[in-house]
Amino acid sequence: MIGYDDRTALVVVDLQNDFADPAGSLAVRGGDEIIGRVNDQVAQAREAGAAVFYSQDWHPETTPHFAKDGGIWPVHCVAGTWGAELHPALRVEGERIRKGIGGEDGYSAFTVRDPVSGEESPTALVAMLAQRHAERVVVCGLATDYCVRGTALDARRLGFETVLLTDAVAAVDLRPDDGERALAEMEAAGVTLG
Ligand code: VGL
Ligand code: ZN
Repeated sequence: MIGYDDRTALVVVDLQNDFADPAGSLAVRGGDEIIGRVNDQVAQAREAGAAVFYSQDWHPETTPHFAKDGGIWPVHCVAGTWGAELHPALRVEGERIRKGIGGEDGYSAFTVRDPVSGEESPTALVAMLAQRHAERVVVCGLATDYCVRGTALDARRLGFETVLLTDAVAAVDLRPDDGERALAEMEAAGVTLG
């Protein structure tokens, strides 16, 4: 049990059709199986007055993030498409943060990176958390080895007490054990595995 309060925010990372639906273009194995546990966390958070935020990978049709344009990923989460929508079974009771809108790269819900200059800039999430005087961030969603990892590491770097819900995440595992390695890296950075 997390013990949510009004200084805690739950961040649900990229629980979108392309990652969470088995028919999605970048389907994460077990991605749809975490939704029930994520919904339980959303319910607990809201009952305790904690804010819930939902990040969405939100790419243009052409971006160096995609393999066809020089990156590594199949086309996924293109703005306005079915694949970019939050999974229909997800309980949505908070604001959405869309990232990558201008073709930026980067995986965290807190920062995006210009693919040419490498320059990083913050998303709206930092200001939203500051406005609520949040001190603690609880992270779940997809995928453990990319956007969940980036989000949890950034939350620590920004000074939040950070908890990662290990039974409400799933990994891409491009290489076997990427998810396990990401968990170890997050823990070493001071993220509490809950
Ligand atoms: C993600 C790969 C590419 C993620 C986003 O949400 O973890 N992974 N884009
Ligand atoms: Zn992406």
